[in-house]
Amino acid sequence: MNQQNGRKNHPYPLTVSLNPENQETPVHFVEDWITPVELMYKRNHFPYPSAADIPATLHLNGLVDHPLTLDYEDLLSWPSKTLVVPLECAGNRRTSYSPRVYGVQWQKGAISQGRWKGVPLASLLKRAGLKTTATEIVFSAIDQSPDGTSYARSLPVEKALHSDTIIAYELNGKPLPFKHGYPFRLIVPGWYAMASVKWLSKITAIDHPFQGFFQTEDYVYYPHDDTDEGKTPVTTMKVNSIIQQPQDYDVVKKGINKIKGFAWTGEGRIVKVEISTDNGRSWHPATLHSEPQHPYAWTFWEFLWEAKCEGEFTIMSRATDSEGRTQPMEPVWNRKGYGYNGIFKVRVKVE
Ligand SMILES: Nc1nc2c(c(=O)[nH]1)N[C@H]1C(S)=C(S)[C@@H](COP(=O)(O)O)O[C@H]1N2
Ligand SMILES: [Mo]
Repeated sequence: MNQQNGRKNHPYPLTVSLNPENQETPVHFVEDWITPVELMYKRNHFPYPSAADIPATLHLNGLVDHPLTLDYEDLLSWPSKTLVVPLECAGNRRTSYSPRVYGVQWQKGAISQGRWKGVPLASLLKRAGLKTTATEIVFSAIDQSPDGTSYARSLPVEKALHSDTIIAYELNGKPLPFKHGYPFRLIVPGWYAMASVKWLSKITAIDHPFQGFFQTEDYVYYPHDDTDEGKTPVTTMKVNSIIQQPQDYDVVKKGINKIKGFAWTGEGRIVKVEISTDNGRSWHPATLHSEPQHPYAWTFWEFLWEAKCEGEFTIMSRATDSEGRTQPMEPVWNRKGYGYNGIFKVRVKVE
């Protein structure tokens, strides 16, 4: 990554749609704990807000004793916390579902990992005097559709008060970039990234279930095509992994080949990644590299494979987390195509 400039084939994000701008991280190039900002995936429901609309202040109101209004400088004066957190779009790997589903056609790159610095939301809620009757906290942003629907999501009070749920104002050591939510962005470790609201302008404590579109219609698992029966909200990230090397349809040499990638989960940590090179008949543990000081960060893994004969092979990776969750061969289909975490596969030819 460091020699990126000056290289002929330097990585760049893959554009999935232009307006709103949706781009994938070139995940096979990600070798660091921190994804450089220029390679981070971007997911927007609406056109970017105009500069004039960028919120100058953040309001905290609703079921609190003392509503707060803070500007960027104010926030900098609060005790902060820095966390390495992956953001994964709930629609990541959606193109792997069969039958195919509507929505942004994400392949494997709607994930990136940043070093986020900000103020625990719990500190703000404490200062404001959150009332005990509050059950949810609503986060409203300024970006909106032409008909005036703006992006808003809620969290249950317990998750809002988690000490690692932060109002971020820096990413990778610099002020939050505009496209990632400047000046204020919620970061909710462990949850799919729809929860991490960008361009935050208002935080409101309420005592009933929030009914916004992105809460009750979108970001819901619908198990059936034709009815809404059995629907459940999208919340924590499922255990997942990708193979970065080799890539699909690569030609590799007979002998020892390094297989590598990373694995992540929204609950607990990654405890095992297994590799199969014989279509899932036998599985072998990969070596894991995690950073204990960054409990939310993904785990890099690698495995040395001795390719003994020529031919075509399918390589698979399967991660397991400390909650005992393992990637399935085929995840349960859902109408909007969220949470795809099937065992990752690449096909290679050995020559
Ligand atoms: N205000 C606002 N916040 C938002 C969104 C949005 O469209 N508007 N998209 C959400 C979704 S679905 C994802 S996956 C992440 C993407 O964050 P990124 O663009 O910084 O990678 O932001 C979340 N926060
Ligand atoms: Mo998303």
